[in-house]
Amino acid sequence: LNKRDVVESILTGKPRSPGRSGQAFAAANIALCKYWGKRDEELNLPLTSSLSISLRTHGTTTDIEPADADEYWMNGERLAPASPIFQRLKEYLDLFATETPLRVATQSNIPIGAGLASSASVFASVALALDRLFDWRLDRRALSILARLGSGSACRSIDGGFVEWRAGTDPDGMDSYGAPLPDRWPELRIGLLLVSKEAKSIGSRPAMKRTRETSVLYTAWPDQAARDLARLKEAIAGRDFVRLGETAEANALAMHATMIATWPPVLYWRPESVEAMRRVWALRDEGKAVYFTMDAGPNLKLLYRETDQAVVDGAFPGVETIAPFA
Ligand code: 2P0
Repeated sequence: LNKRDVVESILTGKPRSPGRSGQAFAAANIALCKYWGKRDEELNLPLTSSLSISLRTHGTTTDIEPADADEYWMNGERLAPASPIFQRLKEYLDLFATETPLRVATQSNIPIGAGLASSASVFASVALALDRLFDWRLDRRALSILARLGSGSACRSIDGGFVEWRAGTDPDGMDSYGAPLPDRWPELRIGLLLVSKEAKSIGSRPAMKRTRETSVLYTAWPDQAARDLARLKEAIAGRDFVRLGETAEANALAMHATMIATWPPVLYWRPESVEAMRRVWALRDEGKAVYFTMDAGPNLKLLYRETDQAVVDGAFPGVETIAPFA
């Protein structure tokens, strides 16, 4: 099955002419157990399941309306048709085979360069806005699958809170989608720590492909991901913060280890990243339960509880705090 077939099967019997406009917001998400490596590059099907937490207030709002010609805007700037983002959005929107050209405007409130996979909230909000524009009234699972076709991690941004992306086994990916966990954990905090604004050297899409193809350490990844996912779910169910933090930090470091063992190597860390990691470890030596996770970039996301806000603010001036369950 290709992307177009998946979309057609989901939209069977659904309205195909647009209303006047569709608008939706989707929050970005941070993986505690990472998605790194695909079993199908066309459909963005992962080799392993992953688990994320929503950034609730930080994400992307998308407005879509019929227009005379395709026109895409991002954060108030009109995209040039030759630009890679324009092409990627067009390829995605063309999957829906609408006769009508569309004006699509996305507005993200994620700090620029924070290394937050903004593609997740962009494609999730586009899928949600299309659903409203065409009045498809799809269920969360179908919306998650549609978002995944734009960017894998976008399937975890249809819902808020903790979301588990089940890898699934179907070749067509109809069992590979983000499913929310019922748990709420109001004390939990995420700190966005910008250590470097330098553009990353390689995008996550080619980086995960190269890792899968050349990293000898990647052979150990599926087992680690399965073990960490189970531990995280136990930690969430039992509100065991130390177990959550330890597992998330170890999972992120193991993912980065697979990249470092890739050839040519993939290293997203800057000297400032390592310095910040050491500061987190120093806090732990003082008995503070502060942990970090990192994605395909140099910045850290701190994980801690509300009671340690002053500790985090003291050690990391300028950290931006998010309460995922406020
Ligand atoms: C994650 N990342 O689980 C992992 C951890 C980056 C590091 O998902 O090719 O933009 O669109 O499926 O989702 C970033 O990869 O990749 C990502 P595609 P995506 O959050």
